[in-house]
Amino acid sequence: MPRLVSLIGAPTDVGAGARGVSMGPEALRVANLQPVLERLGCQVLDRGNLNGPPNPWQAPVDGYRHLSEVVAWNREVHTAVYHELQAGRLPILLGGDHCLGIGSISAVARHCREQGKKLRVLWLDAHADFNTSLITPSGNIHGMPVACLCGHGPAPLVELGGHVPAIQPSWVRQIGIRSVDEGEKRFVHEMGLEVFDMRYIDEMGMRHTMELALAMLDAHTHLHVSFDVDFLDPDVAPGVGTTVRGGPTYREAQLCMEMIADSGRLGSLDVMELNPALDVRNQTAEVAVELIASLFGKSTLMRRG
Ligand code: NNH
Ligand code: MN
Ligand code: MN
Ligand code: MN
Repeated sequence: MPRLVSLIGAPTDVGAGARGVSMGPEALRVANLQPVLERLGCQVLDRGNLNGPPNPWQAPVDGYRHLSEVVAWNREVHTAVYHELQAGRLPILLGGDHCLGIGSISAVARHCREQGKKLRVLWLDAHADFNTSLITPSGNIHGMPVACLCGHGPAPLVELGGHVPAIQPSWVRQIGIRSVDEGEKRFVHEMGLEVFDMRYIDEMGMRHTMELALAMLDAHTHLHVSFDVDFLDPDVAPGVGTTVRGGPTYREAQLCMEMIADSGRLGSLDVMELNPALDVRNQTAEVAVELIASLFGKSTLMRRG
């Protein structure tokens, strides 16, 4: 049976500190995401773009920039992602900034709760995205989604999926992390998040990292991948708002995606923070599409197993 996949565009940058990730969904389409997935045997529906409020481009208020707009966009995302999952389809959220991970993952968590499934979240990112209004250096909510999902954040975001907290820290594995703010560091430690930072990947290699990150999945596990494109080294992915040197190389990222594909448990995906305004000839979108192809089972020779 072909894999049923739905593309959902969320063209907004309300949660970010730089403008431009609102153009991410179109850049991924231009980079042929749909035909690439179809060649891999997926049946793909492009649901088009969600609608939400424009970016008012204002300063943070009480530690949050654009909170009401972020809530409105996340409600749209939650509804759309939940709908695809209930229809038995695999949603791919095309961001948009990473604050939308709240809507997406709260929908996945709700679906899993109802289906009696275990949820595992792989957070591929240069950043931990575990800030709160009290510790954020920026007020940008794209630096807060993991904390919100774990129950730490403003009520309308924390309660978005109807169950608080939406997820447990122990369900999350963060990979590629290399930029964590001071207060955020303490909070990550306090909450016991499992973080495979770049130091770990340097020392142990991507293969060992992914073996651990993917350990103990079973037939009842739904694997959600939240792929912040700034996970990648800026040499291969310059088109993101918040580049951080020293990320995974193209080959390391390919191995990461191939090993996730081999797990056979991928159930939903976010592709976030792609910023065409900072890109050169859409190369970052093209790299992202190549990596998504590996995530959906493209391999150089025949698939193993
Ligand atoms: N940690 C910083 C902040 O909270 C940057 C977050 N930016 C991201 N996260 N792109 O993935 O403002
Ligand atoms: Mn399902
Ligand atoms: Mn992020
Ligand atoms: Mn990031």
